Amino acid sequence: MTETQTKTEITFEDFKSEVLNDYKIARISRECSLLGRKEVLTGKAKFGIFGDGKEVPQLALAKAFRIGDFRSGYYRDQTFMMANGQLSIQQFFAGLYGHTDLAHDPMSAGRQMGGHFATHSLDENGNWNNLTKQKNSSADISPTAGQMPRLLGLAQASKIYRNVAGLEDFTNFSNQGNEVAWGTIGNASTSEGLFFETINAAGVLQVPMVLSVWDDEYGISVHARHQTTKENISEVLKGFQREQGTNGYEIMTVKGWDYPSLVATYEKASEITREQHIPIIIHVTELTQPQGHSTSGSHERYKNEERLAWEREFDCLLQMRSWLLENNIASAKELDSIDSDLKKEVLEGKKAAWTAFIAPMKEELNELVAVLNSIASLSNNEVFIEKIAADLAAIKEPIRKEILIAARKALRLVVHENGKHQLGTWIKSYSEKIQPKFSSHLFSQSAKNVLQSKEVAPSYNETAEEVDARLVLRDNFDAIFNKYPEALIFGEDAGNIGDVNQGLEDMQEKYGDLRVADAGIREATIIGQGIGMAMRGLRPIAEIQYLDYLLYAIQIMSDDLATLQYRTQGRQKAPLIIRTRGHRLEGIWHSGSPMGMIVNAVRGIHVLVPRNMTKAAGFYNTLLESDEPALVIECLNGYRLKEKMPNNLGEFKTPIGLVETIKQGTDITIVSYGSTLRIVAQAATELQEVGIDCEIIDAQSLLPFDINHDCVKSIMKTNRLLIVDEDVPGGASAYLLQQIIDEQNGYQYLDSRPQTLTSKAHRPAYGTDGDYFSKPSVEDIFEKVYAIMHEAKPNKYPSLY
Ligand SMILES: Cc1ncc(C[n+]2csc(CCOP(=O)(O)OP(=O)(O)O)c2C)c(N)n1
Ligand SMILES: [Mg+2]
Repeated sequence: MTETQTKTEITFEDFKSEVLNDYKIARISRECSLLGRKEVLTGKAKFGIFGDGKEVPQLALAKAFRIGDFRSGYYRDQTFMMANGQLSIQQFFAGLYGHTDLAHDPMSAGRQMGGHFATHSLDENGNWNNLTKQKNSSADISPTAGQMPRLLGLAQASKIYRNVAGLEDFTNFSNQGNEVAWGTIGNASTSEGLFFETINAAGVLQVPMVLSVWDDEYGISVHARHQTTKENISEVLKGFQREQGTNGYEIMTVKGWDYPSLVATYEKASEITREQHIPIIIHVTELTQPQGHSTSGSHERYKNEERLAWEREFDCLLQMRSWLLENNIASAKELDSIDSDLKKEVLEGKKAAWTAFIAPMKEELNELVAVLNSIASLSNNEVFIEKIAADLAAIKEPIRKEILIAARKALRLVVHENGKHQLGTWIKSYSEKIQPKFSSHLFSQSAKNVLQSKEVAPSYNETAEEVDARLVLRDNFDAIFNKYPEALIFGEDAGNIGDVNQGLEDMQEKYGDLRVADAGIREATIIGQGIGMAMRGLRPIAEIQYLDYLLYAIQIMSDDLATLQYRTQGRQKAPLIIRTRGHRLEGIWHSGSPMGMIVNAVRGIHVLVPRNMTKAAGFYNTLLESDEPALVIECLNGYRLKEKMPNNLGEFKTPIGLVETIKQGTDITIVSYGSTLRIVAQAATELQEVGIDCEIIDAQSLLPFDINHDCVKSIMKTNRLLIVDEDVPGGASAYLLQQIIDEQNGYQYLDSRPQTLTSKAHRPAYGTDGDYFSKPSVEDIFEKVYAIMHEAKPNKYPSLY
C-alpha cells in the first residue's frame, strides 16, 4: 500500500463506525419525534411537527454539507441538525416546550415552535461570527416555500465573493465563494409561486444552490395529484436541465430510503455545484410520514390501508437497517443494542429539558407565594389572598402566565392597602425581567443600530449648482460603491440603463454587472436575494421598481426579513436596504401610497420616506453604517426637480427616527411626508395670505417615528393637528395619529379635534383630473385647515361654504 492510498482509503472498521454513527443519529432523531408527539398529546408541549420519515436523506445531506455552507430549509430537518451536532436531544425538547433561554433553545429561545432551526451568525453583542468556521442554517420560517427567496441570495453571495474584486478581506464570510447554499422543501410546497420564481431565478443567475425536495407525496392531507402536474416535480422541471451550451440545472432523483445512493448523490451534487456554481435539484422520492403531518391530526384519516402499509415497509430507517444487515455491516444484535441504549438517552435528554424548562418558573412561583403570604397577613382580604397563594403553590409545573395572573388578581384585592406597594413592585420587576424574553430584538440591539447614527448635514461649495435631483442620488451611489466594496444593487432595469429614472446612470459600466445588476421581473425573489446576501456579510440594495409592486414582495419582507432578528433573539441579521419609488404619478398602479399597509406589515424593518433626493441619499449613507434592514421610498415625481449638489457625497447622513420642522407656524401643526409635502407647503403659503400660520413637520421616518416627540412639542404651541398623506383613509395617517395622540400624549394640548386628510378609499384614477379627484390637493388642504380655524374663530374665518 502506498502512502497516498493509506490516506484516502478507509478501513472497513472506519466505514462501519461512520455508518453506524449515522444510523444512531437517525434513530435518536426518530425517537425524539415519537416522544415529542407524546409530549404534545399529554399537554406538556403545545404543538409538534417532526422530522420522522425524512431521517436518512438528511444524513447524506449532512455529509456533503461543509463548514461555511448555508442551509435554508424547513421544519423536517431535525436529523440534519443533529448530524451536524447542532441540535442535542435536550435542545430538541427545549424547543418543543418553548424554553425562553437561548442557552437551552439555541434555535429561537422559545419564540418559534419546535422544528424551526437556526444557527448563530452573531455573538451576544450582535457582531458577526466567523461564518466560514461554522455550518450555517438561516432561521426557518413557517410559511411554505418562504425559505426559497432567501436561498437564492445565500447562493448568490458565493458568486459575488468569488467574482467581485475588492472583497478579499471578507474572510469571515467566504472562502473565495466555495460555499454552497442548500435548500430543503416539502413536495407540496413546490406548488407555491415562490418556489417557481426562485427556481427560474437561480437558473438564470447560475449560483451554487442545491435544493432537496423531500417528497412524501402529501402536503398535510392533500395528495400529489392535487399539487403537482404529473405528480412529479422533477419530471415537470425537466426543461430546466442544462444542456450543452445552455445555462440551467443538474436535476437528480434518488429514493429517500436508499442510504448508499443518497450519499453518492449528495457527494456528486456538492462537487459539481461547488466547483462550477451550477444550481442542482435533488428530488428525493418515496419518503414517508410515520406519524402523519403534525400533532394536530392523524394521517389514518386520509391515507388508505395500502399506502399506510407501504409507508411502514419503506420507512427509511427500516430500509437502512435492512441494508446494514444484508451487507453484513452490523448484526441484528448490534443494532438492537444501539436502539435500546439510545431510547434511554432520549428519555434522559427529555427529562433534563423539562426540568430545566420548569425550574426557573418554580422559583418564580415560590417567590410570589412568599410575597402573597406576606401581604395576606396584613390585609382585610387575607382569606382571598391566601387562597390565591395556596392555589398557586399547588401548581406543580407552573408557567409564567399562571404566575402573573395570580399576582395581578391579588393586586386588586389590596388596592386600598399598604400591601399594594410590595406586590405592585414585585409585578413590575417581574414583568421587566420576563417581557424581554418575548419582546426583545425586534430591532438590532448592537452598537450599529440606526439610532446610534449621528446626523451629518450635506455641505455645499459656494458655487454649488442646482441639478436634476436624480444626479444627487447617482453621484451619491457612486460614492457608496467606491467606499463599500460589499455594496451592490440589483433590480428591474437597475443595471444596463441605470434604473428607470437614471439614478444609477453609468454605474454598471463603472462597477460591473454583478454589483449593478438587472434582475428579472420577480419582486419577491429580488427581496430574497437581498436577504440572503445580507445574511452573508454583503450590503445589498434591492430595488423594487415602483412602490405599487412592493405588494409582490411584502409577504417575504413581513414573514422573513422583518422577523429575522426577533425570531433568532438577535443571532441573525440581514441589513438589507430596499430601494423603491412611489407616491404621486399617474394611474391605479403607478401612484399608490399604501403606507399604512406597509408600516403595519413590516415592524422590524425601518420605513423611510424622504421628501427629496438629498434626504434619500443621506438615508442610504446612514443605513450603510448601520446593521438594520430598511425600506427607502423615493418620491417618484422628484427626480427632475432641482437640488443643489452636496460636496460630501457618501458622507452626509439623514438621521433616522427624527422629524424635521420645515416651516415654523403658530396656528396649526400639519404633519406629512414624501411628495405630499410640496402640496402642503403650497397650501401653507396660500393660508398665510389669509392670516393662518401653519407649522409643517416632515415625518421623514415612519418606522421609527419621531423618537424625540417633536410633534407634541409643536402641538403645545399650536394646539391643533392635521395629518395629511396620500394613503387611504385610516392608513398611515391613522398610524401617525395614534403615535402623536396616544404615544406622545398629544390629546391634552388640543383645542380642536385632530384630523386627517387622505386620498379617497379607491386607487387613484389616471390623468391630472384623476389625481385631483383622488388625492388631496392644495385646495383640499387649504379648506381643511381653514375649516378647523373657522370652528375655532368663526368671526375671523367665516365659513367658506
Ligand atoms: C403559506 C402557507 N400555507 C399553508 C401552510 C400550512 N401548511 C403547513 S405545512 C403544509 C404542507 C406542506 O407539505 P409539504 O411541502 O409536502 O411538506 P411536508 O410537511 O409534507 O414535509 C401546509 C399546507 C403554511 N405553513 N404556509
Ligand atoms: Mg410532503
